[in-house]
Amino acid sequence: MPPDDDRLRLIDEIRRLKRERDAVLLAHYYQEADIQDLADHVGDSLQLARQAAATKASCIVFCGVHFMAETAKILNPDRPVYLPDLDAGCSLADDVPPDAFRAFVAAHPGALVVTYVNSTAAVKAMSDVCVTSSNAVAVVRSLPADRPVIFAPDRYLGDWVRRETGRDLILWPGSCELHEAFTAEQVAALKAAHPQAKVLVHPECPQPVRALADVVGSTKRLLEAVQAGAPDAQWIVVTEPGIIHQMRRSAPRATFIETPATPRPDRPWGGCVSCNTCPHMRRNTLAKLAACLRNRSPELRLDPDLLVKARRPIERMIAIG
Ligand code: CIZ
Repeated sequence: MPPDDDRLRLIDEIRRLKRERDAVLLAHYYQEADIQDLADHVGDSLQLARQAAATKASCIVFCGVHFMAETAKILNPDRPVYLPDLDAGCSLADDVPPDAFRAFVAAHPGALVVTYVNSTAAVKAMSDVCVTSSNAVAVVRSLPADRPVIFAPDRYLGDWVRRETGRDLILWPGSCELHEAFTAEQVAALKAAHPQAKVLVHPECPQPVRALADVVGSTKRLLEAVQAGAPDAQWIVVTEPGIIHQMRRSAPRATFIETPATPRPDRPWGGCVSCNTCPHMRRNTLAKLAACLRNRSPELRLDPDLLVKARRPIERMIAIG
């Protein structure tokens, strides 16, 4: 966080440049609080994709990760889309090399391909429909019962969808390095320390963690649970704590307890603010956002062929759920 004077100067500059550039600023729930407060729309990837599809602004500045900005670009091929740090990636998207995925799909002839939106445009282009954690269950329920279904790349989300829908999904073995790092032991210890608290868990977490939840769902769903809860409720939050900013705004008297995460030894992440923040999402900062608006850079560019091929599964995703 920059010192206070710098922070206020950056906030003023971002507000001014946003107007001058006629930019719409889209921010994911996992961004730092100042960026969420500056955004025109804050949401999960489905809500932000819908905003990107509807915008009339001259350009889009996306404070999220690369695959989300790609989705915005696919929906707006003629509009510049900027991402303050082009290296803001995603371990899930990295877990699906397109060539390996092509071979996997070919090995399951006749299967419908359902891809979590946390994937590259190349993988989306091989898919029948994209989903987010908000609508994955609804999308899978809508598929013909007589077709096998591949679900990629998150095996934990896939396992949750399988349990919710009763569909036998063919899972790609990917995972989110952050959500996989929450453990049942950590959550059980927090429950013991805060027996009145309700547990909110993201479906990208492993099943033993989900088994301890009062509510399992996307960030949007978890936020809705807080909005529907008692004003002075206690919540144990088992996802990226950026969402707590919106939870606090909705329920200022409630108590929110963050869950620590334990990175796997083979997947240590560097540069994260703390061990439960997403190191990729948090690459976007106020200083990078101001520079991005000032310089109209970095701009996200995509292969024109991929732009066309990845559009249909994304449009289907937006239409369902
Ligand atoms: O789909 C998203 O936006 C992510 C990454 C999490 C969620 O549940 O909102």
